[in-house]
Amino acid sequence: MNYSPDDIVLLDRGNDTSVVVHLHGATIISWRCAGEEMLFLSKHAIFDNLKAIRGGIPIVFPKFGPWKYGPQHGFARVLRWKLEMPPKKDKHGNVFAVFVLEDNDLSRAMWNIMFKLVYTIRLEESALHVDFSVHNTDKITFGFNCLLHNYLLTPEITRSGIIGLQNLNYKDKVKSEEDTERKEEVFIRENVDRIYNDAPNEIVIGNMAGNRTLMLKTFNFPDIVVWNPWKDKARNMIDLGDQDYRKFVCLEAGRVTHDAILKPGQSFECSQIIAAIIAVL
Ligand code: TA6
Repeated sequence: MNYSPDDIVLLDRGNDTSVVVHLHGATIISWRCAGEEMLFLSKHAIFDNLKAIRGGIPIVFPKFGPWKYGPQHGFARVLRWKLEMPPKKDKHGNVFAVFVLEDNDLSRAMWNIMFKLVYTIRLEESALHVDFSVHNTDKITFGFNCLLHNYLLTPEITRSGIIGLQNLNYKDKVKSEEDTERKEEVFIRENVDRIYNDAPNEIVIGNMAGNRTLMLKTFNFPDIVVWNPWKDKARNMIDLGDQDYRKFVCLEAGRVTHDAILKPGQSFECSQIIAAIIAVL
């Protein structure tokens, strides 16, 4: 991969279980679980410290989607974060590290707000746990969206079914309509771009990398976004191989339908855990 070693932080738990974080956006670009890579990272990803990295887990803040003040999905994924606490092991052998982003000239030029983001990554034996917090360090109240844009690796997208979305209302951005999910298990076989509301805090997706089932556990993320560009849109993406849409499902934990609101001095906490479960054959 064409990125500088100065731009990355390695969390190594041993047993070929590790996480690599790129300081551009504090983007997790790799999660290896007992020798299996669990995240998709495009081989065409652009590491110029300007463009958002295509793959891994980009952080979306302060706006999900198009934004009149700045880039799509906000600036958090395209600014350089600081490593506040280098990787260290806890008493359970889990490795954790802490990254921060505070308002700066670049962010204030787009969004004249003072804030601090704290991103704690904890690598467990077969789970990746992240805590994300937003602190209002300003003297005014502000609203924001946030989302973890998980690119989950699959050997074949059409075999990876998502369980936990049934009966949820969703906004279908492809068909420009609202609908309710009727299926117990949702498979992706076309361009899908949906925001599911009031989601349960456990969503399961099967037949993923290493024949694992992944369980996405969330805290304080009421929305689940499901996205895949499929063939035609993938062909127009310079940082994605034409056939590589088949290798990932974006299953994203977010607070995007309704802004979170913070008064001066208040904080917002949310978390996700992606647990990799060895599928029983
Ligand atoms: O999370 C789904 C989505 O909002 C899609 O609409 C699509 O735009 C995707 O994010 C990727 O966005 P990006 O700006 O990373 O190309």
